[in-house]
Amino acid sequence: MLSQDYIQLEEKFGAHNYHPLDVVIDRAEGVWVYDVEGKKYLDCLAAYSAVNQGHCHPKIIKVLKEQAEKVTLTSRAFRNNQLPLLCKELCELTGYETVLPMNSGAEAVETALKAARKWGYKTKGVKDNAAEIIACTNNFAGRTITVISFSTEDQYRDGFGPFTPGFKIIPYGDAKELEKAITKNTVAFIVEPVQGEGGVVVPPEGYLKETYEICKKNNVLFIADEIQSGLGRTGKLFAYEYEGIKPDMVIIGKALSGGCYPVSAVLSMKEVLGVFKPGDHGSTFGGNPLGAAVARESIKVLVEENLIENSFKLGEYFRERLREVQSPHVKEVRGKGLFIGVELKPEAKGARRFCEALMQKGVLCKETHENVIRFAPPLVIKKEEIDWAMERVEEVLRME
Ligand code: IF1
Repeated sequence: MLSQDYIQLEEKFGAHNYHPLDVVIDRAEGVWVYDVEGKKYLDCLAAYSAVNQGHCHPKIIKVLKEQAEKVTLTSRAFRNNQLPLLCKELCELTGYETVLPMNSGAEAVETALKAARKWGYKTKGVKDNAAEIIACTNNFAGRTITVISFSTEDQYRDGFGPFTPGFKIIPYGDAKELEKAITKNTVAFIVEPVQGEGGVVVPPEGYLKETYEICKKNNVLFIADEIQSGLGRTGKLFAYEYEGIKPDMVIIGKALSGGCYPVSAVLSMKEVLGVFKPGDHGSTFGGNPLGAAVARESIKVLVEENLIENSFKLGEYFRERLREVQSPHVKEVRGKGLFIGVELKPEAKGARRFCEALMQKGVLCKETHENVIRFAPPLVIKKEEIDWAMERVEEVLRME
């Protein structure tokens, strides 16, 4: 079967909730993916930062296979011998004390929101059902009804109401707005340290520190959604490290499994996740031994292969190269580490056509927010591979 045949099948039998680039991937290795005709592409999206360790990392795949042959799922009705080690290793790596494993990012976000509400009622003393959580404009945290209840993107909400109450929205990047929005019922502030879907938006320097301090002063939990920005993507283990803060809860997912299996988690000190008692919350697959084993190896690879440092260094290099391009279309090149956005001018007529042209040349990227091209390759990328991509990116950014 050829690419076109697969595309037709998907169009006919699949729901049309996506508009993917028409590349039908058959296999992948490291930063490279191959379509069904055997054409090779450099992956500059890395499955939205889920394959930070590179596609089909041999060590992660080895663990996946070995664990799959031993035991895959026990449910949390019983214990398994992988989850405890994952929890311990995550705590040692991050300095947190408690881990709550889930599967998708959205589930982990929901988990953090539930923990924050419960903490509000049981610890802070907020009146029943009065808890408020503050989120920012332009956020992205998943697709569940509660999560889209605080989205500011019309398309993500249209037709899906009624929504979960209890959220307040403030503009991203302005700490004073947080101070103004907090009431005695505020239990948490949830924020992406760098907004991904929002267009790789880096907030003004000092924003995270200031908002963190405002939270501390008002006994409000600071929740960092590091699902996309975390695990090395921005050149630090967590993007919040750039401002020397320690969020009350950190939400991780995506690269936690190196893209091999859905694994997410919430991290906190004992006090916050400690509000959950047996039966309060859970998931059939959350904490399963297959996912836990894969996650353990994925973090190990991230650290042992110095992928975080590589992201920092090559991110700088990639941005420098992008800034040198003489293009009539580029408005701004921004980002941290290998989390890079190239914002195009309004006259450029959208980023999609540039992504399509790049695909033709063998570089896979995805537009976000109409006019931003996102470059977020696997963190195993080498300088020569960025050079390979840049030859093509230059041509495309210079086109009419
Ligand atoms: C899609 C976007 C990226 C996330 C942050 C939570 C989640 C995500 C900061 C939820 C998920 C994904 C979802 C995926 C595409 C992708 C995406 F363009 F949609 F926004 F990465 F930029 N917090 N982001 O970025 O995690 O439940 O999906 O595991 O929905 O199409 P999830």
